[in-house]
Amino acid sequence: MVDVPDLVEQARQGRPRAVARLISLVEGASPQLRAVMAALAPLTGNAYVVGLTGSPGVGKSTSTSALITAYRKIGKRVGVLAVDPSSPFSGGALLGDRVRMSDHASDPGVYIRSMATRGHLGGLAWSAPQAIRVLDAAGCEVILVETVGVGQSEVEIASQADTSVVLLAPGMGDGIQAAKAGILEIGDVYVVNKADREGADATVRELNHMLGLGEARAAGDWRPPIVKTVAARAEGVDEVVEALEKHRAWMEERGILAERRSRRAAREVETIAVTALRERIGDLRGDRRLSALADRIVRGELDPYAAADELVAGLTQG
Ligand SMILES: Nc1nc2c(ncn2[C@@H]2O[C@H](COP(=O)(O)OP(=O)(O)OP(=O)(O)O)[C@@H](O)[C@H]2O)c(=O)[nH]1
Ligand SMILES: [Mg+2]
Repeated sequence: MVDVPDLVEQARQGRPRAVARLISLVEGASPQLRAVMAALAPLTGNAYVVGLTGSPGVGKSTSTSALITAYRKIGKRVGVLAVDPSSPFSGGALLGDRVRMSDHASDPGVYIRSMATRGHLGGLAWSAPQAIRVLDAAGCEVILVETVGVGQSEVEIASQADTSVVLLAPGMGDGIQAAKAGILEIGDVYVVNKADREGADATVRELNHMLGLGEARAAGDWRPPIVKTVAARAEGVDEVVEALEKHRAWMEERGILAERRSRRAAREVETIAVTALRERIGDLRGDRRLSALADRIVRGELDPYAAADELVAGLTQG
């Protein structure tokens, strides 16, 4: 058993080993998870969470690395979570990222961690926010969440951020692919990376068109900016930081940040509750309570809806 209060205290002091241990507990859905989350709760709420999403190879890790440098320059402590919803392994696809991030390996103001689903119940959509809490409690002021690939779970993870960055690169169909995957709807800031390549301006135009940025918006509406970058040379990255800060200020002024966070917390509770309920119902297969209800349905004494109500009520009473 882990000494949870001691571990959390060490993490609060920013000790990397304690942070790593806590994230492992979260990722592995440890029986001590509840104790960990309870101890972390009062230490959270200070980090700003930025999600980065986009097609494989678009330059998310390179951008993340450049963003770390930019935030370190202004003295912010940075946490990075690289999540791979499709991979059952931690490592593997992310190995290259680790190498790319190695510039920051010796910086005590930076904490980098990768996560994979490992196939456990609830998956990453559930464990990523808990890992974010660990980094938050450990004093990370900015947390960058890179999701590998484009799909529904990526969109889900990215939408857990305070500000979502969608990356694209010049080349045929990238924008269309992003649109299909639904990630075009979640961007607060768009980045066209690899602007050193031909076609960057065309991609910006295409994006402008697809986002309807040319259309009139109500005064005070957020108009997602499109920033061109060459992440590999850290060009345009300060502009990305600026856009992120602008979006944050815009949300804070209107109380939207608090709203977003509250909605996010509500979804999280919902996921945990549904997962718990599903676990209990799953355990019921072959249970007498369920077969008794089923028999009553067969005999015409009960309809399946009323039976389900009875079942859920019974489960939630313990
Ligand atoms: N020409 C050019 N290449 C870049 C730029 N940014 C990144 N790259 C290269 O693009 C490749 C992919 O970059 P990554 O940062 O690993 O991309 P990613 O989106 O994290 O990739 P996955 O994690 O596999 O989805 C690498 O070879 C980078 O060196 C850029 O601005 N210009
Ligand atoms: Mg990457």
